[in-house]
Amino acid sequence: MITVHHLNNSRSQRILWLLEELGVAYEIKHYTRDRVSNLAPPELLEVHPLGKSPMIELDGRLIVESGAIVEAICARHAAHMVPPANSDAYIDHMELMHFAEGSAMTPILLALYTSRLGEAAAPLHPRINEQLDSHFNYMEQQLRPSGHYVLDELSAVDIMMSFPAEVAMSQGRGAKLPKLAAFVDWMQNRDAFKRSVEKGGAYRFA
Ligand SMILES: N[C@@H](CCC(=O)N[C@@H](CS)C(=O)NCC(=O)O)C(=O)O
Repeated sequence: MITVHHLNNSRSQRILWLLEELGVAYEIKHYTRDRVSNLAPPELLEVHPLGKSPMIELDGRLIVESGAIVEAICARHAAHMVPPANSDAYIDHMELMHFAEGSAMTPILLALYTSRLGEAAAPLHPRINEQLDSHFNYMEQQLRPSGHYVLDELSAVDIMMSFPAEVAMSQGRGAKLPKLAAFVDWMQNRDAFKRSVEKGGAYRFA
């Protein structure tokens, strides 16, 4: 049995989506963001010192970091969602799995935090906006003609890219990123994704 520690409006939505796609049994422990600060509640700190979501328990082992969680679930239940080790596609897989959290989220979070500083952050905005454009454009370019990343069917990287792709759409970038817009549209219309939102609770990016 898998337990997902799920924070509303967060990256853990993509873990619920993955589990729904695979039809794997799981339960959800729900956590709600603070209404003022938007931060996770202290209960998540009782699970792990970072207090972030997603986290899962897989056969009694706690796993943190979405990338590690997606890899662990695919290794157990969906080997076909990761290219064979030593293949060229596996290098693409590793690059984009790390890009989704390690690179794409950096300008997204800088934009979020500096938006709270008002005019004081104005000198930073040109560089942050240029980096947002660059990372979202790269996500657009990396989509294959099939509409997927790395493989021509749903893969682990599609799951990881779904969150920064949804952020791009929430910033109104769909017209300039048509392939990314189609990817998000395809995902959000999947029955599995809809079930993940029903079970996870209201999701501001869908
Ligand atoms: N790199 C981590 C990031 C986890 C993370 O920062 N999650 C956010 C939600 S999207 C969170 O828990 N934020 C609540 C807080 O920082 O209080 C991952 O991919 O799992």
